[in-house]
Amino acid sequence: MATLTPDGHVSAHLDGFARERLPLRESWPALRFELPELHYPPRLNCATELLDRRIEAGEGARIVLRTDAGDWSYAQLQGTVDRIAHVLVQDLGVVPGNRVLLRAPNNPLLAAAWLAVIKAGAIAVTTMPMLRSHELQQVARKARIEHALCDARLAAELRDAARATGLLGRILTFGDGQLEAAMARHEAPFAAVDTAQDDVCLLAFTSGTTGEPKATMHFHRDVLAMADVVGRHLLDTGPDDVYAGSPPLGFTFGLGALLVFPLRFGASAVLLEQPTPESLLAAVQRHRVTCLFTAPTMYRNLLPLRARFDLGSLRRAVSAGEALPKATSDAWFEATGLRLIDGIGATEMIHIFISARPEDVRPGATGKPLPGYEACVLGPDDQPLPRGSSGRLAVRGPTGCRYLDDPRQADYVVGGWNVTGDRYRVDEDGYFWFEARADDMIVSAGYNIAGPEVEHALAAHPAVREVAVVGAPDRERGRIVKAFVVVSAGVQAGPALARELQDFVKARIAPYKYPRSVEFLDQLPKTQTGKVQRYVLRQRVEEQGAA
Ligand code: 3UK
Repeated sequence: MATLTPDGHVSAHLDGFARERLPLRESWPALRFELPELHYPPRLNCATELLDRRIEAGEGARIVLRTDAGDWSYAQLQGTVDRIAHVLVQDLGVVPGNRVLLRAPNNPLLAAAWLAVIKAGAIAVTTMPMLRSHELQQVARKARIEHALCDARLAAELRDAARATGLLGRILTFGDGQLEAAMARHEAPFAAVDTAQDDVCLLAFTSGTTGEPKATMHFHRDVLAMADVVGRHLLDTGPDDVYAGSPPLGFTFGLGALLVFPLRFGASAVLLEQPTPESLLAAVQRHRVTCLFTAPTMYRNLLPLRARFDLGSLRRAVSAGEALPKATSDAWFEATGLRLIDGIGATEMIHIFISARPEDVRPGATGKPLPGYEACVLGPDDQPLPRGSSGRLAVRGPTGCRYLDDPRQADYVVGGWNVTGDRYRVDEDGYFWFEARADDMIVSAGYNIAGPEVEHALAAHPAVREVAVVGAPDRERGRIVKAFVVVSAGVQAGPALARELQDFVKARIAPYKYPRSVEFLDQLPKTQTGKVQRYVLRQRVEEQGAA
């Protein structure tokens, strides 16, 4: 008997693990598909739509992936994908609905493996290269994973996770000739598995800061929706675009920007195994990159180096993952003439949902909901507040939160809205202004202070390279604002600079918000996706005790 997907289509999954662990329909967010381009057919395999359609359209000879070691054409990528798919099915015994863990830095074989897993009707679980055995164990247990394709250079931690969990019984490595030899024994083509548009094809783990990791589940149609909203409406991706950036393909920001959007529109992507400020700028120059994708801190770190490179090909630059300080946006504009596109996205939503096209940007604001999405801020009673208010950011659209078997679904989805955990203000013109993560609000002597506001004020000082602000315990005020600062190259840290920074803040924002304590660090603790781990700093100040 046929098993049905949530929308009543026949599921292609023989292994129902993911489908059976979807949240109940009533705990899903409301979904909206107003845009005609989001009306997908019931049978849909997104790997076919992204790759095979391009070759059918006669674009096989065009370049799709660029690396310093050489370029890949669409036809070459398709041949590789089809061989890997045969290896998965015939050698590793993968059946539709199985989860396949992928582990590699951003490179063409990782991209091909991702497409192959999905073409075979299985579920891709791409992990960040920096994950260690402990974190891989959590992923393997949560998603109950038996199969993996892994870059040979990163295999040791994965094998350790396999030993510790008794899972991951079938690991094939690449780069050392294992997968390559298996591929050579198979012939393209591979006939894509006939999946439903709402079969799960992607499990994306959130870069959550604490607690048990959450796995978000996305369908074939969700992968295409991010391209058809962000790739099309925000970025106007076209065949001559060359996309590059730092986010890993295991982070949906990178997956969209560096694989899904380029493929959807016949463009190409530069894949960098080790993105540093130098290697990113060198890639822009060498590959004539048209759009850059990275996090705010990286944009800040690119600025001092930019004069050494020819960035004339850049048409756009997108910042996401963390709030973009106005100071960084302005400095980038002065240096390059390009207005950074800030966009808030979330793993739960798969990609960006509030942003602005360059001509509509208001520096300091994130922007407005993208076509297909609708957003508001909620008050304490969970009701939408009028424009001009601040509250908890809530959004709904064609994509949304579906955690794998997780009670925290009820925290993220409230009254049909996805509630991201961010405090935002929406102005009279409908622009959304980031205030803080809900847990980054500091209550000091009865005042509510948004940590990021203080960070952005400090970030405007030339001596500050990076900064994070948290509330530190204080006998008198309950909490005080404490700034952790990494200084710019050649700057002397010390009490004199601390005082100068405090005065600088007092002159720019309401003086009660100034950091009463300033501590200098060599670097800030960060997640793999480049977000500052304020909770680590909070633990540190708790351990230091009340002043
Ligand atoms: C924060 C931002 C202010 C915000 C992501 C683009 O970051 C992504 O997903 P995550 O699940 O984190 C989501 C949270 O990160 N955030 C992201 N962008 C911004 N805050 N301004 C921004 N521009 O707290 C949000 O709730 O790691 C970003 C595309 C795909 C993604 N997954």
